[in-house]
Amino acid sequence: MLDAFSRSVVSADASTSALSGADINTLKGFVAEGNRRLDAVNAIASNASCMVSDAVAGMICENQGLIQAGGNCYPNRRMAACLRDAEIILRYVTYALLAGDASVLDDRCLNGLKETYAALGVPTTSTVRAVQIMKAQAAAHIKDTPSEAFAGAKLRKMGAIVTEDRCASLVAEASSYFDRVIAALS
Ligand code: PEB
Ligand code: PEB
Repeated sequence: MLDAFSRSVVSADASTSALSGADINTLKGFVAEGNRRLDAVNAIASNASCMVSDAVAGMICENQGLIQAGGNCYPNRRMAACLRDAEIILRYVTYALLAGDASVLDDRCLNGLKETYAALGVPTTSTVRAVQIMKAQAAAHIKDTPSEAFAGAKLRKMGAIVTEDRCASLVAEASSYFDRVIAALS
């Protein structure tokens, strides 16, 4: 498992070169912007149970066969496994976002997941849909702009210090980790 720092070292080592000025500058930026990264991770982690249940509910709303006999969220045991899996995936995305590197997500969550799902008959398109909803939710929570239209009484704003760009680079980075999940399952 790597993070932004160990990744720079491994990359430099692979080309038997010293860390470059550009590498150091990138890491300087990582440190300088560390607090907003922690806020982004916290925005996701502290809303995780709401996000997961909403994403799985949304997936099921759009495909109610999932909770009928023969569907992969039927009976309750499978529904529970599905909620658990969505939470596991979201948790590994938060680890990657904290580390600034996808390796923990790749190695400990996505490695072999597609094969596992194929063996269990877990439908990929539905899983991907739940992940897409979590991607939209995570963007809204990092920007601290979750809407009442989607959350109703459960709306939760973090009251974060709003930067001019609303942490666009962290939204993009988090989105890339969700895209990685989608790519690994597709
Ligand atoms: C991966 N998921 C399931 C299993 C495993 C995983 C290993 C089999 C063992 C078990 O049931 O616990 N476990 C999971 C994971 C890690 C891990 C990501 C990473 C570290 O250790 N069914 C649906 C939805 C989807 C779903 C589309 C989004 O219809 C999930 C949720 N996963 C689902 C279901 C099962 C399962 C197991 C329903 C149970 C399948 C079955 O037993 O028939
Ligand atoms: C499921 N939720 C969101 C989306 C969908 C659902 C389809 C849009 C995803 C996208 O853009 O691709 N929709 C929902 C559902 C049905 C449906 C269950 C069933 C009929 O049609 N916001 C908070 C809470 C947390 C939350 C803490 C409620 O403040 C969730 C749990 N859901 C949330 C967020 C978004 C969302 C989308 C933040 C992002 C969009 C937004 O807030 O504007």
